Amino acid sequence: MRNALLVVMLLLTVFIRTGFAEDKELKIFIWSEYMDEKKFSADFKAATGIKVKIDIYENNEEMIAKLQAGGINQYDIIVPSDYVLPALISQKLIQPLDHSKIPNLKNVEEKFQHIPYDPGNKYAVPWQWGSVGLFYRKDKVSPEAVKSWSVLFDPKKQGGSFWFMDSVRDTMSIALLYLGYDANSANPQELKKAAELLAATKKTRYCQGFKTGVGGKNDVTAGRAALAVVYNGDAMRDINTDPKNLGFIIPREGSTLFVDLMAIPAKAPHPDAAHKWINFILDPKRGAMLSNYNRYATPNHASLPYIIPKDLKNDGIYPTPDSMKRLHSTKDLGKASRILDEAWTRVKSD
Ligand code: N2P
Repeated sequence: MRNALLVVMLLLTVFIRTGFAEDKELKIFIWSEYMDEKKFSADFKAATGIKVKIDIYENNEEMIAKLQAGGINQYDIIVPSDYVLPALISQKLIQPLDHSKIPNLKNVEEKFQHIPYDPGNKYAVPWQWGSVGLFYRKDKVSPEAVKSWSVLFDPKKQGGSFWFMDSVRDTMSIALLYLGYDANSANPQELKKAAELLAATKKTRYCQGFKTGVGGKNDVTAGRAALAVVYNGDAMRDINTDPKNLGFIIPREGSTLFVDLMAIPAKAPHPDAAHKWINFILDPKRGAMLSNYNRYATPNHASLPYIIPKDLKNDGIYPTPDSMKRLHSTKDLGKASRILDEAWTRVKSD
């Protein structure tokens, strides 16, 4: 009799834990303008009963700083770029994923299952991939001028007001490439030269300074700036609304390529809901809905048949092998990133 009572109590405890204590909320920390927030929240709620809350950031550094300042136990999902994974893992800011809760992981394209800093998707699952380029107004700058980053860096070739992107690695890479160096250079002399170039350019007539990718994009679309360095998908969305006046190009010296990922902070309050979200996004049709909205490229192989065919042929979204040659994945620079951060701080405060 006593044993039977114990068993009942034990079962009750298990039930309370798994049955009643299910996650009812999911807090996502993500880049601005990266999904149809209203629709995706409503659809996820309808599918799981879980309410979605969203906070936004504009670059990786801002996101990491917030995690370090307590966000680690506030957010359930973050969307970091590939190159910051080593820092997130070594600082124990994210947790390993439970693959048994992500059956749709099989939909991820083979090459994105083996990304450099996380082979086997132990900590992160790809969200979208894309590039950085030049968004410009065809009514203000010539198609010839935008073929080189000199339209920003060379005062003699500048032809309209512009914004650099407020993202240390993306902007430093562009300056390094323009100078003929490796986009991932850790050479102090080269980094110094790139920083000097940016600081000098900042003082030229047409340079407005550094702005978030989305902020610069909005200024070009509204005609407040002639050019801005932006992320490709953001540009593509606005080009669709005004193809006559807006254009996007990867200048010939090249630029950066990124894979953004979904990861779960180490002390996420709702890890179960987070796994459900990752699996939800990896559904073939959901993945296509995501990319057809944000105009970034999908890493989900099973989504490809549902992607807008015109987008699949758009070199600005799915670059041809030739364009790919000009795009460089950002690498984790380890200790050398300190030199780079210092150089960047000087550029910004100069
Ligand atoms: C979307 C931002 C794209 C993120 N607005 C680039 N890593």
